Amino acid sequence: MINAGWYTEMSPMWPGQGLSLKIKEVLYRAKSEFQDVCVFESESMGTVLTLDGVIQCTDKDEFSYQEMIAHIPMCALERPAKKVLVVGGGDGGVLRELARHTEVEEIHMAEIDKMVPEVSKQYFPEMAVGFTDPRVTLHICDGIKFVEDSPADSYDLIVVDSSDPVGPAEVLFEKPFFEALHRAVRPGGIVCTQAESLWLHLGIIKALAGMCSEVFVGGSVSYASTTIPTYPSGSIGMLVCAKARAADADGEGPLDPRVARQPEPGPLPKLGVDELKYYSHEVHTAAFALPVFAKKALAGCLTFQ
Ligand code: SPD
Repeated sequence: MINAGWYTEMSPMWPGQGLSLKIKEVLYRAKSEFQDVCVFESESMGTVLTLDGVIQCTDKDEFSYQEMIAHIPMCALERPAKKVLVVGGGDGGVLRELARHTEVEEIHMAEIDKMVPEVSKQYFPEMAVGFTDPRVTLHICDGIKFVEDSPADSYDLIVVDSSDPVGPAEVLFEKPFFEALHRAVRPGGIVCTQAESLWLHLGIIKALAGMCSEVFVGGSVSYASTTIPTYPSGSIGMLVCAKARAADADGEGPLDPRVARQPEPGPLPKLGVDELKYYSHEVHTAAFALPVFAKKALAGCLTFQ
């Protein structure tokens, strides 16, 4: 909601509260085929992108989410990822982070709303730089159909960088989509999906983790979180789901994503992208530590916690 020079983020997903930012200038506002897309310059957080009135990223803190949802699963893999898919994430920030991994050969993005990458290229050049990496292919399409049509076992990693489960992204939190993701990722590969806040959404996280455990049989399901001042409650998490390894590969048990196995990624000099600002191997492991109330509530839903 925009009122008297202030933006306030209101949603039934966080009833009775709403972060407010003072607006310097509204730079862009339009209705796409799917949602309301707005970009404004704020007094305190730089340029802000909202979709259907909900903050997706701001200049000042976007890195804490984009780095964590990309590097936690990438670094947890037992061998470096070569082929990666991002569902959603049309601002390009997650692409920028994945591109830091030099052994990646192909990065596909399935984004439903073409207005989001267009707007990001115009107003968020530091995030949209991800689109200029030659390994990236952008597919403007229904992400669910794209995953369903992908050959089985074809990706090392799939990142689902969705908005909240109201509106166009709701289907990205449902079981048929997770079954399709499970099919499309290779044995021992990872699906990492935006999984909301421990402070506000324990019920959603519990249901999502329970459903993922039914789908990723023989694999593992874990929750990691990051801090981010402009998301509701200042925190957001991700479910890290590892697909069981091929039966003949080993008898070691499921992949434990709390262990960082790949090197910390560095800058991308060719794209003018600096060093990491949030992720490190130390932060990686710490992100999986749950506060006591969450550990109790999620007991039995997660493989590693
Ligand atoms: N409550 C907002 C959650 C938004 C998560 N997706 C953000 C997209 C950034 N690439």
